[in-house]
Amino acid sequence: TSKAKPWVDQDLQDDTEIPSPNQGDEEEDDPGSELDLPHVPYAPPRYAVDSMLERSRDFYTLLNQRRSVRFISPEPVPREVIDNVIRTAGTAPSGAHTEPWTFVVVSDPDAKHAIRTIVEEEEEVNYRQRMGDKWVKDLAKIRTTWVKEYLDVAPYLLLIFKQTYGIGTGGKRKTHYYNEISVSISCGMLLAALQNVGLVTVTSTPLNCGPRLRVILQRPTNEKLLMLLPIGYPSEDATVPDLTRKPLDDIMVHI
Ligand code: IYR
Repeated sequence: TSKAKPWVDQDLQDDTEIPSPNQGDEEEDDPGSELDLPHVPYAPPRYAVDSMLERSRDFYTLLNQRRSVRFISPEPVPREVIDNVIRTAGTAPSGAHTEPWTFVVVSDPDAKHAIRTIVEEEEEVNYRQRMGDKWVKDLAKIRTTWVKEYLDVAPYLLLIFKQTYGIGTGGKRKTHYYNEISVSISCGMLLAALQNVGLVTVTSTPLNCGPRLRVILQRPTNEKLLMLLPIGYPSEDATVPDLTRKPLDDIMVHI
């Protein structure tokens, strides 16, 4: 229940199975039209060992510099960069290749402000009531509050929805297997793609804001908000908590 796990957004708890109001049990799954999809040869680049070592170090060094940043500059970001970052996220693997994601890019100032109003309204209730004292205390070191200036300031807000099911040919419902983890993987790849171009974000999961945000963004009911990412350059006076990461020995077991 939501009492036991207040951090699980109620709107996200329903996953692949949503009963249809009209057709109910009688509804059939769309088998898809790719029964005889050909399989083709695949040969990705292969690197010499030296080159692998260097590339693995370089990629780690780059991603190890990623931080969640809550102070974002209003400086414009080229739209094509955002497009490419989302293309990258769209390369993620997904259950039965259903690609169960929708990336909503918001740059319109009025739309950003409407989002901010909803998020701050709900987050104030979260911090004051829903989260409880222990959770709020555990977050003290991060210094977050329900005031989210970055929602007005960031040049782009990216709202990532998981499609709990798809609509196949003839309006038949298509099962989106593992849709939540599929979209979560794509979010991870998106974070790496942002880091690769020197942009910052914070992985916010606005608790209980999903339905209202979905409505103002005019997304259909099969889509559930998974993540809200403000995207931009860090502001000049941006700060982050002085956190460290667990060393390899604490996160890896080699058998
Ligand atoms: N969603 C709230 C609270 C919050 C929760 C966790 I767990 C964090 O790591 C950070 C914040 C907010 O965005 O302020």
